[in-house]
This record gives sequence, C-alpha cells and structure tokens, in this order.
Amino acid sequence: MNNLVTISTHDDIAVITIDNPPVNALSPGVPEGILAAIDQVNESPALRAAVVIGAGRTFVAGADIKEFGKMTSGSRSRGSLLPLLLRIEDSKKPVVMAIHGTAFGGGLELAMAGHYRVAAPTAQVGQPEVKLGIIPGAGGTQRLPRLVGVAKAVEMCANGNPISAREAAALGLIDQLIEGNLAAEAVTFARGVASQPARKTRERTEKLGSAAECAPIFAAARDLAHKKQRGLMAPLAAIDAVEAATRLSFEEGCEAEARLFTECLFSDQSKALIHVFFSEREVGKIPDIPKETPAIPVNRVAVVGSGTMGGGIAMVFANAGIPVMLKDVDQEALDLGLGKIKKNYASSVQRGRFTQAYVDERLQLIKPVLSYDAFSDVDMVVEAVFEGMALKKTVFAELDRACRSGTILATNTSTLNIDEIAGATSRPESVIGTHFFSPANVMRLLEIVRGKASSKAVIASCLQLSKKLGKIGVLVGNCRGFVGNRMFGPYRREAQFLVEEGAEVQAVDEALVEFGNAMGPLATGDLAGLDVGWRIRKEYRYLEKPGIRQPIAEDRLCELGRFGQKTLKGWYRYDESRRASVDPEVGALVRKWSADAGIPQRQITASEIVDRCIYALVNEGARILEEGYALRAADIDIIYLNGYGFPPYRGGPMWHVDTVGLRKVYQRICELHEQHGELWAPAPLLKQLAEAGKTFADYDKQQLAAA
Ligand code: T1G
Repeated sequence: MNNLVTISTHDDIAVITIDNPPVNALSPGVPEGILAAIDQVNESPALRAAVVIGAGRTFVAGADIKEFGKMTSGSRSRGSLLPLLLRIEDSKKPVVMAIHGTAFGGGLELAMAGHYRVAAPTAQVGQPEVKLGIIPGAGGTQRLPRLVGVAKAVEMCANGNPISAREAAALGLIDQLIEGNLAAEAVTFARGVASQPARKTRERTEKLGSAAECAPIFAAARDLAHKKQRGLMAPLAAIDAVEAATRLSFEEGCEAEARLFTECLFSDQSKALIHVFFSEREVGKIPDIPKETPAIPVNRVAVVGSGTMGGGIAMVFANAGIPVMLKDVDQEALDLGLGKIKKNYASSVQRGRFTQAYVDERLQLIKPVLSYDAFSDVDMVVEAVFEGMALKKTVFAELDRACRSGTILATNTSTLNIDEIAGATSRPESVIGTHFFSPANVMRLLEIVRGKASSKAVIASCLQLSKKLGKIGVLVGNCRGFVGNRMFGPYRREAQFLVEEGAEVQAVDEALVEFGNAMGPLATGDLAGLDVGWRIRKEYRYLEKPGIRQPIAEDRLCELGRFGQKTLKGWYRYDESRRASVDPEVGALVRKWSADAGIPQRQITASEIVDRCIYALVNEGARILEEGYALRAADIDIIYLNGYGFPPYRGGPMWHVDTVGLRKVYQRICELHEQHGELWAPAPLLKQLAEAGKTFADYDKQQLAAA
C-alpha cells in the first residue's frame, strides 16, 4: 500500500480508498497502490469481496494529464494501467466500484474493469479524452460498448460528453444507484454479491451486435464528427477504435485502440488541446490576487440597457438563478427588450435546450424597472447602454448616487476607457469592465477589464462570478479594445487589405474557415454589424497616424448603408433567414475603390491570406503581452477560443505560432514588414523570443516564475 491508496476492512469486505487530491487522478503510485490492494484481497482468506472508492469530492477523474507531456513514443506508462485492469477483472473475488462525483476517462475504464458499479445519483461518468485530442487508452473503447451497446459507446467516446449516473443505470453501466451513504451501502452491495461468480466485462459480448447492424451506426457517427467536430482527428480515431471492438477479439481490439491512442497522443492537436485544458484553469489565477481574497457575494443584480447585449446579460444571470432587474429609459424600450428575451427563450424551448417550466422560472427572475431608485440594494450592476462615453458617464453618475457602498459597478463596454468611466463616480475602486460577447447568453468568454483603481475584492468577485455564470473569466488590462478586440483590429484590417489588393471576398473567408475558424473575418463583420466598427473608427479618426495605410472598403460599404446581416447587405447579400450569398456588386465596388486609391491588383494565395490575418493578430498579441495588458499568452489563447471562434485543436493563436515555430513566424513578419511597411513592424517581444529560440509558452513560464 502507499499513502495514495489505502485499504480498510469491514468484516469480510475490503474497502480500497484512492486518495490523490484534487481529483484522484491515476498519477504514478495510484495504479500500483490499487494493484497491491487487489492482490492483498485475493490473498486474504477472510476477505470475500472489495469495494473501490475515491476519497474527497470524486471517484477517479482519469489518467494524470500532467504525465502526458513526459511520455515519449517509447514509454507509454499507460502500460501500467491495462495490466492493472485485467488483474482487477481476473480477481477471484468480486470488485465493486463505488462512484461519486466523476468517473472520467481512465476512471471510467477502471470502473468498467470492476465486476459491479454502484453510484450516487449525482455522479457523472464519461470518456472525455477526445476533448484532449486523444481517445480512451486503457480499454475504454472495448469495454464500454460491451456494457452500454455500440451506438451509445460510439457517441460517448466520439463527443466526450459525460452522462448522468441515472442514464448510466438505465443503460446497465451502473448496477445500482445509492441515495444514502455510498461507502456503507457499497459494502452491503458487495456482501450481497460476494458469493456470486464475478462476471468479466471483456467477456460480455451480447451488446456488440453484428457488423451489418453496426455499419450504419459508424457511418452516421463519422458524418456527425465531420460536421460537428470539423478538423479534429480524435473523434474519428475513437469511432475506429469502437468499431474494432465489434470486429476483433478483446485483446486485438485493445491493440488497435493502443495504436490509435498513441497516434493521437503525439499529435499537435492533442498537445494544443491539453494546453487549452490547463490554460482554462490557469486564467483564474492572478499573481497579485491570492485565492483567499474575500469575494463580494453577488445575489441580486441589475442591468442597465435592455438592448441585444443588456437582454442577453440579464438572461445569463437569470440562467444562473440570480434575480436581475432590467432597466431602460422608457416602457417602450423595456417592452422591446423583454420581447427579445422571451423570443430567445422560446427558440431555446423549440430546440429542446430548455423546458417551458425552466423558462417560466427564469423569466420570473427578470424584473423590468424604469428607475434607478430600485438599485439601492443590489450587489452588482452591469451597464450595457449604447457605446458612447458621454452616456456611460451619465449612467455611472446615476449609479454612484443610487447604489449602496460596496456594490460592484460594471460596464459592458467593448472599447471605452474604464478609468474614464470610473472617473464619473466617487468610488472608482468599485468600477470594473465585464465585457460579454454577443450573444451574451451563448458565448462563454467574459473579458474582465481591470481599471487603475479596481479593487482586488471586486476583481476576485468577478472571476468567481464568471464560473457561476458558466463563463470563462479572463482578466485583461484597460487598453483600447482590451485584448480580444484590439487583436481583432489588425486581423480584420488585413482581411480588408487583401480584398482591396485583389482577393475575392469569399476567398478570404474560405481560407480562414479552412484554417479552422468558425467563420471568416468578413462574414464575422457582417454578423456583428459593420456600422459598429465604422462608428468607432469615426470617433477615433483623430488617432490615425498620417501616412499609415487604412482600409477603405468597409467604410465605403457603410456609407452605402451596407451594414451586414442587419441590412441584408454587407460584404455578402443575405436572404430573410440570414443565409449569405456572394454579391458580385461588392467585388465591382471594391475594384473601383482600389483603382481610385491606386492599389495595384494581384493574384493572392490562401496561404498569404492566412499568414497575414493570423500573424497580424499574433503580432498585436505580443505587443499586448509586453505592455502588460494580458498576464499570459495562454490567456490570449483562451480569449480567442471562447470569444472569436479560433479552432481549439490549434490551441489558440499564441500556441499556434509556437507550434509553427516563432523563428519562422518572425521571418515571415519581417518579410511582410518589408512589403507592407510600418503596420507590420515586428513586436519587440516576438523578435526577442524568436531570436532566443524561445516560445510564448516559455514566456508564460518565465512570467510565472517571476511572479
Ligand atoms: N489529471 C491531472 N490534473 C487534473 C486532472 C487530470 N485528469 N483533472 C483535473 N486536474 C486538475 C486541474 O488541472 C486543477 O488543477 C484541479 O485538478 C481541479 O480541476 C487512460 C488517457 C474532474 C470535472 O479529461 O474534467 O484518462 O488548477 O479546476 O471544475 O484512457 O477537472 O487546481 O492546479 O477542473 O471541479 C481524462 C479532466 C484524462 C477529466 C473537475 N479525464 N478533468 O472539475 O475542477 S485522459 C479528463 C475534468 C485519460 C485514459 C485517458 C475536471 C473535473 P489546479 P478543475 P472542477
């Protein structure tokens, strides 16, 4: 035994407890400890059966992901898991797996090697490996179809989503749900089966079906993977592995699984997705704000402005069960805003995402108000009015008057200066930016913008609150456009330049979609509304440096009233259901504007399009890092994955260029600097890292060490 795995006896039943906080991962020492315990049970005449259970908040959440980085194609420490599972399965005495919290990945594989599984009804089980760019590697793709059938197994292994213990019980994966004391009742269950022969999962083939029965299942699963998980290799590998279970013996199936597992594990996609896994957990850690910083409880909220963003933000709070007051200037505006909220919820019910009962409850939590006087007792206010500094200052002066001290005063501005807005109050320490992304009730990203005076308690509260709201909160500095939009500027600038230099509108978008982005830069502009950027550019025209080339096409489109989807015309033409089609008129217009501006036309390749758009984004990201407006390159990656549809299997823009090689990227940027001038001046940090043969990941480690 070791201190990670202990054994206790309850008369004739042994209880093997795994205790490796925080999630009982199968770190080195854990599989060995379990093995020793199982052997001890089998060697002890007094013991008739064993229960395996996790200490703390969960069963086993899988293999230790931190160990993956240490693996080489030769050393597959995973090896230690498979023999263990076979030994458990071959145990002469029944082994009962008692599950609470999560049994994920290697944790579910461990559970399926047991002869029986009991679980708390709140438990969840799943094979989430594809979310890390790998597949189950310890027999999961072979044992799961034997227990839940082929269709369910291929679904669980290909999409990686967990199922509830109740659903697992209905499928026969869980033998009994335990409402009471899990450990005690698991011992009783074990005593009840101790004299029965232990059934081995690997020998259960009745649910595997015939090749003919399974063929349509796999065909449909592959179709779905191509549609829903575009560009990802692991889901297809998972389908291949489950298919192997229906065609080969258990042992041969495990070998097929092992080959596919290894291919995935050493792929760039898996490295990128594992980076995403840890980065999503790192973004919440702020060097100068300790975890223990007391947070302000947020139980009553108000939102000012019931437009598209305000309405979506009110839904976010209501969906989290937090009562929210929604204020607007007059009844008409409020009715319009509430109408949109009800319409959104109705379409969620139609799509089966929510039940009507759930929606009715949510709507109960949203209270329309016309006066600030109702704000005297709220814990937080989120202002989401029209993007104009004067109006925002008026609103914050009102909030300063109406709200009690200690109320968090947040603004949803996407570009304006937080300190200037805070200056309209007597309590700048309570002011912070909470930049939601449209549609606010759908997008996971929340940029939390730190003002000069924002207090640590206010920042800590917003970071904690973001989890409660189902968002990923990323702390950023207060520069123009913060992090996401500031980087998006150069990305979309290059997209426009490329069209002005001769590229077709759809060619630019197709190149970035082929790269993996959910949508191209020009179509994204049409979705968000080209007039939004146009208004901001007009407001900041005075900041443009003389002699520096500015895009012309989008401003000209706006002057013609082509604002995008909202006017059914932008870069593309749209029908009533917002389906886009290429508009030859735009091509002709741009050719003329370019000719008038003397911009030479030329053939442009897809790789140039991707280089210019992605490297412009990253170059600006490097500036943001060196100026200190983002804590880590990994934070930038999380912002782009959750707010801008960047492909997860590339790990985010900063990780992507690390994978390409910073020296190569730097050389390409120097070329573009040669060709296109000052706009492409390489960021000093990027130059420094490239010349030192370092990466942005190295930069993050260095920053962490220095913190
Ligand atoms: N390995 C190592 N560390 C892990 C871990 C794991 N499997 N799971 C979580 N952590 C760390 C995490 O980084 C964080 O650290 C802390 O635990 C709390 O996590 C052989 C090959 C279980 C649902 O994919 O989904 O098995 O930031 O903040 O929100 O076939 O963690 O505090 O330093 O996420 O309560 C498959 C991954 C592995 C599950 C809990 N398993 N984990 O969520 O806490 S591959 C997974 C989760 C595998 C086999 C294959 C979640 C959770 P820190 P947390 P949480």
